[in-house]
Amino acid sequence: MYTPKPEHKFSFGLWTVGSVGRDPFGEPVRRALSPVEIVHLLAEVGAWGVNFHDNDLIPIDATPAERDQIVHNFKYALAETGIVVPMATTNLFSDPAFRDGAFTSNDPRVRAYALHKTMHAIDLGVELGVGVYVFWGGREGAETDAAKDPVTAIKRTREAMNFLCAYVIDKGYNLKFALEAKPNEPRGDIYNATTGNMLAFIATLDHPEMVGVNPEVAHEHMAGLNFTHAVAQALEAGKLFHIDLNDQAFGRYDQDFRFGAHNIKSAFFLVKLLEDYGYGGSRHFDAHAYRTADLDDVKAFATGCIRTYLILKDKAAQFNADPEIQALLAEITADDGSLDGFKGAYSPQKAAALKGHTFDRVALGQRGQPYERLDQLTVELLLGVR
Ligand code: GCO
Ligand code: MN
Ligand code: MN
Repeated sequence: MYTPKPEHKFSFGLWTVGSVGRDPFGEPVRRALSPVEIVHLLAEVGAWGVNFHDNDLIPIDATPAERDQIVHNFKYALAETGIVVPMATTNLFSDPAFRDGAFTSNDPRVRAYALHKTMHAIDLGVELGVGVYVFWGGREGAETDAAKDPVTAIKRTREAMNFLCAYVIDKGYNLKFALEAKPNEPRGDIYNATTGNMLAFIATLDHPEMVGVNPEVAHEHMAGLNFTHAVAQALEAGKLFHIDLNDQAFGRYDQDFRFGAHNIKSAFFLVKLLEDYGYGGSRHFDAHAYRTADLDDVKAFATGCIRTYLILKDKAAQFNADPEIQALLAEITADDGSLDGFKGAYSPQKAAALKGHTFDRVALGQRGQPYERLDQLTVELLLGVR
């Protein structure tokens, strides 16, 4: 019943199921799997796609001959399994060269190197068939505002994005960009800290139509925000090009938990939103198995992400078909049509009529709403007793 199918578009990054469990306090606990092994693992758990940073696939110091051999082997594994590559991205955060950021680095040589590296990584992604290219500026921030002018940082980011959009157009690639916000970690503060910031920034670019967002559950939760609302804003603006699903307790370190591991209810409203509005992109799990996991448990982790999504999708369909819930929603949004004349676009006549209308303010304030009943029904549905 909860079997993943290609049309669900479930994808994982090489860095997710491939995580060796290193953390700031501890060394790797699992063997590094090769990209080919990861593709087979993903096929085994029923995923549709695999995504990567350039250096998840090709080590940063690989020779051209090594690169070609790795790409050849990877393509063979993709052909064998039917796994596709919907998204790629650049690692602009691991190498010491990026210790002060990439596009926002204070060193012009680093900024130029970041563009150079990203163009090569875009070429690699396109060679493997990606349609979305993600930008996560993990190091694009600061610990002290004494060191970097935040206005300059925004201008540098814009210059880089404009350059790279023009590169994609020049090459004739069929590629969209998705910007991923995060408030902090690894930097003390990261610029364009939330999905809302990114949406405002995109509107200032030379080619805003090419650029959307890649919101991540954990990142908005780290900022104490409602993720479903962030995604809704992106969806409504036609800017939800990709999504990173995982989970995260508010106020904690960057946890990257299995999707639905922590906040079942917010995960439910998220899945309901994506399904109700027919989101057509990847459902990408950007999460890691617990550090305690062995390889079998890593597979359980990946299967768990997928199953939880599909269970919540089923729950959303139940919610939409539940007569009691739907009757409450109809009651809540009831409209007798008596004020239809005031709806829609502005006209001077409408404004004058609305200003002249007499409202029974006290009556408006006396109306209660059965949101307790509705929410309890939702909780019972999620708890499996409806
Ligand atoms: C993080 C980010 C990354 C990005 C990845 C792809 O918190 O580390 O979520 O996992 O999503 O670099 O851009
Ligand atoms: Mn993250
Ligand atoms: Mn992410």
